[in-house]
Amino acid sequence: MKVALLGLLQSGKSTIFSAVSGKAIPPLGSTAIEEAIVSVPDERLDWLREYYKPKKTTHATIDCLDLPGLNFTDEHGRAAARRLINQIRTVDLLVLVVRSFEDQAVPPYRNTVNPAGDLAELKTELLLADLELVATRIEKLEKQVNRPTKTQAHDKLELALQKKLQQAIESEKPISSAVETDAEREMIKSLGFLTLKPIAVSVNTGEDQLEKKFDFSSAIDSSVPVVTICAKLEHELSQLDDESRAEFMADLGLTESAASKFVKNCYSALGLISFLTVVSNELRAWPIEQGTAALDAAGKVHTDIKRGFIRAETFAFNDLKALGSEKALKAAGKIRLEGKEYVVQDGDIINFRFNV
Ligand SMILES: Nc1nc2c(ncn2[C@@H]2O[C@H](COP(=O)(O)OP(=O)(O)OP(=O)(O)O)[C@@H](O)[C@H]2O)c(=O)[nH]1
Ligand SMILES: [Mg+2]
Repeated sequence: MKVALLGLLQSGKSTIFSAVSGKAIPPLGSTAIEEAIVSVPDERLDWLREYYKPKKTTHATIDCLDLPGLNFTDEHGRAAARRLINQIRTVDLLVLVVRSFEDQAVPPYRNTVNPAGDLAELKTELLLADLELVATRIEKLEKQVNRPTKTQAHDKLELALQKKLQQAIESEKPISSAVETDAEREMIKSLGFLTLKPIAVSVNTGEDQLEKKFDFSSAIDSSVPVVTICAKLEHELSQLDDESRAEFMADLGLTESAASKFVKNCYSALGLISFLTVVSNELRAWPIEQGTAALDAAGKVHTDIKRGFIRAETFAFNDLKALGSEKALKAAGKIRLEGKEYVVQDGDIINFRFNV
């Protein structure tokens, strides 16, 4: 799973990126896209490691990109921003980072700290980038459809679709409202429209704003998950050893690391949950979409397990934690044999029985 951190100049993207990934902060003014693999924190794995004592514990990971800051205040900035935006058309999730911290030493974008306004500007720019892509595609297809090529019939269909998308955007409707069938969705999938991607928001707050609530209803849908992170503070915490970090966090009243908050927000935006396996001495977390059936979950682990699926021996992490042992679970009838159609739940511990 790939996510891109993007936002306006100096919103704190790189500081969040570093706090979450442990990688050094990219140098100021860097124009390169940085990449890090973030290990997904999971308290359940920590508990299970104590219980099963496996040889190996494998966390899920997120591939995280840190983009240089976007600047739409002049033509040069706009062109650079458009180039950057076009490089993230294959990511699964856009994390929009907006600034709410006040700091004289860091001049704010457009001379004012305005997270809701910044969010609205980012959303508009993503839409404009998509509109440009649609226009380019229409121009190309209009030349192409008159030639008797093998793809002519398909090109005609796509041209009609692109025109429909253009009309939607121009009448301020989302692209998604103009994509009606699976065939249409498939036709434009490889183009990577940004406004069709899920988004999450990270608000970079000041140390004095940890409790602050934000109203983004003017910029985003209420279904978009928002997390507040004090990047500078979190980055400082991430540099400490475990013991001092725990001490400082307790003093500050923080109960969760930035990485954990960030990842939960991404999972929520993507509709992801995790199931867990303990197989051949390896404890592992597997991210899946909410609503995934046991058969498809099995396929994530191995295609053979899906092919030869018999049953999914399943119990809930919370039950194991509450009752203390697998033996107690068995006695309480909490170990279930589920079939292919069973909808896997967050925190299910599954042992797939299969035969190939
Ligand atoms: N006071 C304060 N300063 C911060 C905070 N987060 C970041 N900064 C400062 O703001 C500046 C920009 O931070 P970066 O993390 O580099 O921001 P960025 O969004 O990656 O910047 P660009 O990539 O240049 O757009 C740095 O000087 C940081 O130290 C914060 O939470 N509080
Ligand atoms: Mg940066």
